Amino acid sequence: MVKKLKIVTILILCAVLLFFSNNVLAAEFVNKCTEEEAEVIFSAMADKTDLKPGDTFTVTVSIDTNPANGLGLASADYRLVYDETQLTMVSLENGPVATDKRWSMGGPADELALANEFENARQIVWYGVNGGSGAFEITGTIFTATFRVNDDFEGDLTFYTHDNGCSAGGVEFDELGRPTTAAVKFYLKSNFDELKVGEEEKYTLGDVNQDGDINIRDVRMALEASLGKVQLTEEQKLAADVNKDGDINIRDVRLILEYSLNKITEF
Ligand SMILES: [Ca+2]
Ligand SMILES: [Ca+2]
Repeated sequence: MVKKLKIVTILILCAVLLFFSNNVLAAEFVNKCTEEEAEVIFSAMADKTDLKPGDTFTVTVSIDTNPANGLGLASADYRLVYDETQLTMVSLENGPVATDKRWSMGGPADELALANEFENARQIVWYGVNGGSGAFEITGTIFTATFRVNDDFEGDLTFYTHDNGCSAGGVEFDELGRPTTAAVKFYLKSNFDELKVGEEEKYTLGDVNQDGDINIRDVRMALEASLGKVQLTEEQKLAADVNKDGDINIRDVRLILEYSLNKITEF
């Protein structure tokens, strides 16, 4: 009976361990030190943050700074979680860090992620290890991933590196002079919290009557609107307010006139 209980307990423990090791919950990465205190700096930067449905953008993930002791990194990993209901991955390219043959490397690979807050989560997983002996300074791009914003998506993009999905190990020597993996303070720089997908613009600045051309008709329409003689639709108002100060007045009329006379080429 006691033996049976022990086996059951061990089985339950195994099940719990398995559950937690597989079921990685997506969460925003929280830096545990400041950039100034960091010995290792990672960056994960999107090349654009103001996006429209259908736009593509590229995220570059890199190791920017190694520990100051000059012994390099013994290990590093980075995991990026995205939501397939928001984005489709177009390409995933290895950078020089990921192709460096001196490291034993995993990925980068695009995999399903069991993250419960996304409808359809995927993750790009990358890790590199070299143990400690033979560690070396390594900086540069790990990978670049290009994404396309889904046509039906609008709002804030959720793009996560979860807490245990970014780490770095340094090197130090024990009392016998053997290299061992040491904890290092690392910092992740990212502009992911600025990623936004706005509505597709359905107007062209200056083309008040929305006929595809900017000419004297638009000047007249903006003038009449500024005098309250004509009511514009919301999109026409946005098109007429060429200096984007929230008001349609003589300044906008003049700018549209100058544009229509080719005296200016943009608003
Ligand atoms: Ca027009
Ligand atoms: Ca204006």
